Order: sequence, then structure tokens, then C-alpha cells
Amino acid sequence: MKILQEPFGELKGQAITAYTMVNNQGMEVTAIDYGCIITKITAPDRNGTFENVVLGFDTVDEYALHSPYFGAVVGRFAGRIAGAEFELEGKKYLLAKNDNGNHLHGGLQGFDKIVWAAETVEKADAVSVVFSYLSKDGEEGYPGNFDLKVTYTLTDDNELQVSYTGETDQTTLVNVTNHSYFNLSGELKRDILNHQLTLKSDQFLELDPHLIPTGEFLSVENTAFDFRNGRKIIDGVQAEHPQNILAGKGYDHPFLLTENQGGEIVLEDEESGRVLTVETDQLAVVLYTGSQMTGGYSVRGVPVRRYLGLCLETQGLPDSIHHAHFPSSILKKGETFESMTKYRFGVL
Ligand code: FUC
Repeated sequence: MKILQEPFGELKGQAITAYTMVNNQGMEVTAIDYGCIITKITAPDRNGTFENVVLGFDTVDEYALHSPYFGAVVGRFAGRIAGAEFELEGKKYLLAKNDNGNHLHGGLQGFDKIVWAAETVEKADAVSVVFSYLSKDGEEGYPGNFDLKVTYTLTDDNELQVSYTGETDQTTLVNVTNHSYFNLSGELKRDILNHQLTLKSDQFLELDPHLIPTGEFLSVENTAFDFRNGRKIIDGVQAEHPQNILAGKGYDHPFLLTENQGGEIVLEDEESGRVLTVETDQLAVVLYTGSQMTGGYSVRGVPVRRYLGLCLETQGLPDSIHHAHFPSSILKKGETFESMTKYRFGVL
């Protein structure tokens, strides 16, 4: 197994580097130090043909210009915070209103838009790239110096492990995830409408028209949100459920996971035979079916359109700070934030 390093252009005079982890099966994962963005993942289809299964660009300029968080680590707080403000230990904090008067994915210059320090680790059965960043007290309005490490590890079982470890010197909010858009057809040959998803989840969060949680947990029973026995993404696009319609015909919802690290998220593409199994220690996964991707640019020659990829954002609950009954996303001084998600690529 090995890691290749290559220049990936410059952004505002800063050199960007691409790290490609390669395992003995021939699988490759490329990540850049700008936004910890995963630009490419090659995975075998049922005939053993390796093709790229995520949306990404080959130049950093395209990321800076167009990217709806393709492959990036989002934070300090992934998802939305209503009104772009919150109170913590009696103090009010104001954040960027970058989404309909609300705060989204860490603000104007979130973790997806900064250059991280990188280190590589090579072992016999796994290779890793460790990205680190110190988000200063007050950056994007958040309190506390928050030190975060993101480790991408590729194993010889075609598994990509993403782990996060963070510490703060003041009470703050933390919710981080990876925002990869998957498309298992290979090289974006088809959209994701016929991808089959299985989720161990009985409940999802109700959203208001600006995609802010109302505070209600809805049952998946008898809706297109019931993925417990597997269903195609197209079901939610065609569904009359007001929550599917409000998400731009599809899904943009946090699902509460009933199990962790037990095959809780499985995405399949019948035609290529590819299967992605996602396992996490996080309590929820946001399923976003790319309904806001209206286009005007291309991804490696493929015009961007809705449903070209889907995100499986493992994380805590959005806007948790405004809902006392949601599990907290508060991190205090002396505590360590830890999170791990594994993406295993196999075949049917
Ligand atoms: C997802 C969604 C959002 C948004 C963004 C690009 O996480 O929850 O609605 O459009 O990504």
C-alpha cells in the first residue's frame, strides 16, 4: 500500500497538495489539503472494474468557484443553526447568515474552505492522511480555539475510515461530517435515482420550509422515508409527502439511527453491482439527494444536475442548540470530541 503526493494547483498563492492512498486491491482515494476534500474514490464493480464513485473536480479553482461542499469536511457545525445565532453559558454568539437568514455548514469560510496541515502514515495493512487545523476563538463567530484532526485511512479491505478528534479551550459547538456525494454507477454514468438505500432508522426530523428542524421526530412508517427494508431514491422524488416536496422533491433530512457500527447504512447500485456500507458512531445521518444542484457547471465533463449524487452525512442533529430534547452538540474544555465513520466498498 502506498500514498502518492502531487501538486493540485494554488489558491490565493497557497500551494494545494493531493494525496492519493492506494491499496493492494487497486482501490484509490484522493484527498486534498484544501477543505480535506475527497476528490476521487475508485471502487470495483461486479466485474472488478475500478471507477470513480464520488463527485469531484480536478482543479482547486473549480472547488473555490462551484462546489456545493463536494467531498469536503464541513464544520465547525455541519447543518443549519436557526437565525444564525445561539446562546451558550449566558453569552450570545452571532454567526454568518449564509442560508436564508440561517447559518449553514460552518459559515462563509467553514472547514471546507481552508487549507489544512497534512501528514502521512504508512503501515503494512493501512495508509492514512492526517489533516489538522486550529480554528481560532471567534472564527466564523464560534467561541473557543478548536483544534481538529481528521484522519482518512484506506485499508486493504476496500474500506475508507474517517475519524475526527478535537479539543477546545472554551465551551463551543461541534458537529462535523464529510460531505461526499456518492454515485455508484461509476464515472457518473447514471444519476442516483435507481440507487437502493437501506437505513436502520425508525424516525427522521421534520423540517420547516427553510430546512430547519421543527423539533418533531416523525415516524418513517408508511412513508417514502421508510428505508428499513431498502427502497429506491426515486420513491422520495415521486412521493406526495410534504417533507419530500419541501426537500425539493427528494430528501434533505436527518435520520436517527437505531444501530451503530452494524451495517446501518447500505447503498446499492444494481446495474454496476457496487455496494457501499457505511458504519458510524454518530447518532444520525443526513440523506441529501442533491435536489439543489441546479447546474451551470460540469463535473469532469458531466453537466451538473439534480440527483447526480447523494450525501450520507453522519453527524449529530442540526440546530440542536435550540432544541433542549435533542442530544447536545456542546463540547467543553477538557473533553475530547471523537467521531468515526467507515465506508466499505463491496459488490452485490
Ligand atoms: C446538505 C444539505 C443542504 C445543502 C447542502 C449543500 O448538507 O442539508 O440543504 O444544500 O448540503
